[in-house]
Amino acid sequence: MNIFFFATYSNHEEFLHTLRKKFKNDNIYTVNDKIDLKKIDVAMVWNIPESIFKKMKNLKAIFSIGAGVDHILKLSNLKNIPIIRVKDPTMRFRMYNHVLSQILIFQLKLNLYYEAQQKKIWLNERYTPLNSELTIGIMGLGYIGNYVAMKIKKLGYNVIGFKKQNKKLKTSLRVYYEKNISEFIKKSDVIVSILPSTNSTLNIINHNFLRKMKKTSLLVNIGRGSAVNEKHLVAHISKNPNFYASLDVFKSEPLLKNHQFWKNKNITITPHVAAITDHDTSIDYLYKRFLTFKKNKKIKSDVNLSAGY
Ligand code: OXD
Repeated sequence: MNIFFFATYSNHEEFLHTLRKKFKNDNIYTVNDKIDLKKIDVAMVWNIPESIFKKMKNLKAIFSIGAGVDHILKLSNLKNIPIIRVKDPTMRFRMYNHVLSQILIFQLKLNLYYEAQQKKIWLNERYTPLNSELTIGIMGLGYIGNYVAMKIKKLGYNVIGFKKQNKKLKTSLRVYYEKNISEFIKKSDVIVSILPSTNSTLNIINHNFLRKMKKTSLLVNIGRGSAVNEKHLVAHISKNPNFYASLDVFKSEPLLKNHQFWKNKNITITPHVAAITDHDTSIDYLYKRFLTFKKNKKIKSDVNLSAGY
C-alpha cells in the first residue's frame, strides 16, 4: 500500500525511521518524494496542512499518529474516510504519572515549601490531607481518562467522573453528566480535564465553572487547551490565592512569550508533555491496526464525526 507520512513533531525524522522499519512491506512517502498524491491509500499524520491533504483524493484511511484527532477533524472534505487514533498503554500510564505528580504537589503543599526555600524560610508544619480526604474529579472518561481515574482510585482517593455524552459507560465510578455538572464541580478538590477539543467542550471551564470550584483547589488540564477560557482563569486566580492550575495544553501552542500564564505563581506550565508519544509502542499499535485493514480491506473508524471526536 502507499502511505503518506507527515508530522510536525520536532523528532519526526526518528519517527519516520522507525515507521519505515516496521512497515517494510509497504511504501512510505513524505513531502520530499515526488509522488502523485492521488496514488496514496493511507495518510499517517500529525497536523497535515490542508493544501497537501486535499490532493490525496483516493484515501482509504487516515491514521493519527497521536491520541488526539482534532488536527484531522479540522480538515475539510473528510467524507466518510475512517479515522484511527493511537491507543497506547504507555501513553496513558504516563498521563497517570503526570496527573498523580500534580495531585501530590497540591496535596502535600510542595509549592509552598519550594517558594519558602527560595527565600530561605523554614516554614511551620502545615496540615496535608490524606488521600481518602480528597475527591478527584476526572472530566473525559475515554481510553485515557477512565484508566487514569481507576489507577488513582486504587490509591485511596475518592474519584468521580464527568462525561459530556450521556452514553452509558461500564465503570465503577460515580459519573456525572451535563445536567448535574455543578454537583461534580462542587464535590471535587482537584479537577482533571482530559476532554477532547469539540464544539461542546470549547471554553467549558469558564468563569461560571471556576466560581463553583472549591476556593482551595487545583485544576489540571491535560486534554486540550480549548476547554479552558484562559482570561477567566487568570481573573479567577487573582481573586482566589489558594487556587492552582497545572496546564499542559493551551489555546495556542507553543505558549506565546508574552502570555500572562508564564508569570503566574499559581500556574504550573508544562509544554504538552504529560504523555510524550512513545515511538515503538505507538508504531506497533498503528501497525496492528494497519495489518487488519490490509487484510480485511476495511477498518472501523475510531471517530464519531457527529460527536466531533
Ligand atoms: C495528543 C498527543 O493527542 O500528544 O495530544 O498524542
